[in-house]
Amino acid sequence: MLPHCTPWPADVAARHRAAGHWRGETFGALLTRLAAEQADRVAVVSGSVRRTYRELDERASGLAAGLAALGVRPRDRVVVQLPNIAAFLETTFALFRLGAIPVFTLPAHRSSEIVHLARHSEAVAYVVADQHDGFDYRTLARQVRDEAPSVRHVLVAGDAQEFTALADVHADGADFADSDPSDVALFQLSGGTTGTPKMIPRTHDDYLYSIRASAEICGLTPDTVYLAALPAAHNFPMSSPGVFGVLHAGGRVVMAPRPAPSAAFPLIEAEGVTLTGLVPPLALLWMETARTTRHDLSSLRVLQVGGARFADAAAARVRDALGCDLQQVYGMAEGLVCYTRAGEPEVFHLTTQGRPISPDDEIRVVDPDGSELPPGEPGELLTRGPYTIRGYYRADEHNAVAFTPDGFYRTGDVVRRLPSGHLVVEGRVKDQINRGGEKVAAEEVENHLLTHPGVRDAAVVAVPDRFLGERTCAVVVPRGDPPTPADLRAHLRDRGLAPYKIPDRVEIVDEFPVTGVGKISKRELRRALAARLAPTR
Ligand code: J2J
Repeated sequence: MLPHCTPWPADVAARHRAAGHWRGETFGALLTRLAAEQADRVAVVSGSVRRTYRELDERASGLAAGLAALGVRPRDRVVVQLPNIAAFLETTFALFRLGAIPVFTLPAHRSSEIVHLARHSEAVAYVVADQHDGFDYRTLARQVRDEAPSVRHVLVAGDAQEFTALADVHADGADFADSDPSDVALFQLSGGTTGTPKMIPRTHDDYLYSIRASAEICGLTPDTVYLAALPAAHNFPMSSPGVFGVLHAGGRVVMAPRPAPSAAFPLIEAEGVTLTGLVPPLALLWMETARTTRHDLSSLRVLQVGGARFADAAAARVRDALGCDLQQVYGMAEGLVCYTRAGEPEVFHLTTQGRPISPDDEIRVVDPDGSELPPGEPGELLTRGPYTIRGYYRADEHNAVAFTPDGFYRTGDVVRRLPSGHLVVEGRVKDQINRGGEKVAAEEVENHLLTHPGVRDAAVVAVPDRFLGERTCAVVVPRGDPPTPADLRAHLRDRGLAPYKIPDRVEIVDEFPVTGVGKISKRELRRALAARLAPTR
């Protein structure tokens, strides 16, 4: 396995192979197989671009050869920051074919995240689109090139300016050795609880298992038409079953440039979309908009909702509002994914977040001391299994707290487990804000705030929000004259923090409530804020 990753113990790996979970297939080989089996079927639609499986395969091979000619080698890391366009899949499969390792980042990330990830992974290249959603990624690329010296190539989908156009990176006829299926195929990003985003190494074996099993659970076939509405780089739309699951089944992926109904609804109608996945605030927006839309959404059979807790009352309205089934999905880029399944009594779909993919997913629900709780009691979820990582990349210190000594991942989620095995997500013990599915690590934002000269101390906490579920509030103890919220937001933007991490609210206080041992009591802070703030909209 790539250095600085934590492999599964050999006996455990042998068990996952014997059980048929890990099959020794790679993503590169998968595309070769699909191109043979599904040659002339459309794999991906993006705007006016339609690519068959054979075309996707040919483009991936040509691009892989071109990347090799530039000097990109197997196991080199490449930071990929692409929106939902055909080039996302072409680049990703080109890297797989070459054996290079994509580091997936979200279109919303900015220099703070990208420079860190490029340096931490010692990435040799950075792939972006020229522009998306009003942002020019070439500007960001200049900063990344200057601040992350390992990055030798910036490749741009579209107008490359001084960089290399992705369209020009093509060569003929290279033959690539297949990668080791037990090695790292890609890096996902953790929602995080620490000062810097953590990288999640996923192997061909483990990720393909979760994708194959997800495709099966969701009943995907070559007739499935999946709308990638959320950014395809995120673990949910990538793998649960997402774009890879749909390709694995020989179906069609339709790339939505944005998840808003104005972009998504016409695509559902035009392409006959049968399946899509959303975070709760978007599901609410879609339900609202569907009441008056002139678009025909009748092809949609299943709406998946995940990434944050979907309120039971909203879940109960999906069928009436959108005329399709609801599937709840509770997952994490570190591994474990749970689904409600077709055929289960409706109450599970409406009130639970599903049950794990695999019979070999191990689930423990524990109290703060780590002792297992009686069935049905809420507690922190710990998990271990055939597609849940054993460690983050190059993060020994954090790994010592994020995993138990016997290899369980501490999810930081508080769940209740029903006798049926279904989980209900009740809350969280990790220091993270879940802003409508977008995860914000409190410590990361606090560290940035502390660099402002007018900030003596800072704590970032969640405040309830009717639409997003939670929003972020930065509570600041000033040094001298209190900075204004606009000052602080500008400061964080200047530091290159992703826009979704910029606090929605700023509150100035004289001091923080502290716990018995003198630490900031975030629980007390949240309570005081809830009492003080009218609910935000
Ligand atoms: C409550 N909290 C949820 C849910 C995730 C599928 C679906 C989602 C993700 C994802 C994913 C939740 N109800 N239904 O990777 O493959 C919160 C939990 C969890 C964290 C993981 C997938 N679904 N969550 O959201 O890595 O707190 O993955 O630990 O972004 O999201 O976040 P992330």
